[in-house]
Amino acid sequence: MEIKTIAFPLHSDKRGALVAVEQLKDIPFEIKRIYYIYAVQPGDQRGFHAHKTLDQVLVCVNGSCKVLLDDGKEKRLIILDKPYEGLSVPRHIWHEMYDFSPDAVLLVMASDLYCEDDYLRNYNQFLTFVNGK
Ligand code: T46
Repeated sequence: MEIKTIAFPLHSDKRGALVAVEQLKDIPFEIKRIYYIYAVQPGDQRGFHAHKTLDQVLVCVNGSCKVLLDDGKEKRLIILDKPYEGLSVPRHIWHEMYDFSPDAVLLVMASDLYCEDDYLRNYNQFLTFVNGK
């Protein structure tokens, strides 16, 4: 499985750092929704699903977390700990997020609005879905 990370333009000077992200340039889709996850308690895990049509880019803008990606054949573990690096999580990839540092803020840019019907929340259902593609 190919892992795609995206290096966002970083503008650093003596005042600090600024990261700019533009849709269809740095992000390979039009951004219809942004959400962020924080205050994850030690040991808590999130995700454990795939999406049928949603594409997303994850960036840990503060702190760190681990993301496990699974295409049904292969699993890859990625550590997100750079506010200027995005991780592409396209549709049909099972993902699990864990080991959040106490200060972690995980920002997600998504290609569509929230829709519960787009989730594959059962792993066997996910395998059937990707193997039947
Ligand atoms: C994903 C990973 C990376 C909404 O009402 N609107 C939203 O836009 C989202 C994302 C969630 N919700 C509600 C649905 C649940 O009642 O927020 C609650 C928590 O969502 P969930 O348990 O799906 O959160 P995670 O962290 O397991 O997964 C989230 C996204 O839902 C998911 O699309 O890919 O982050």
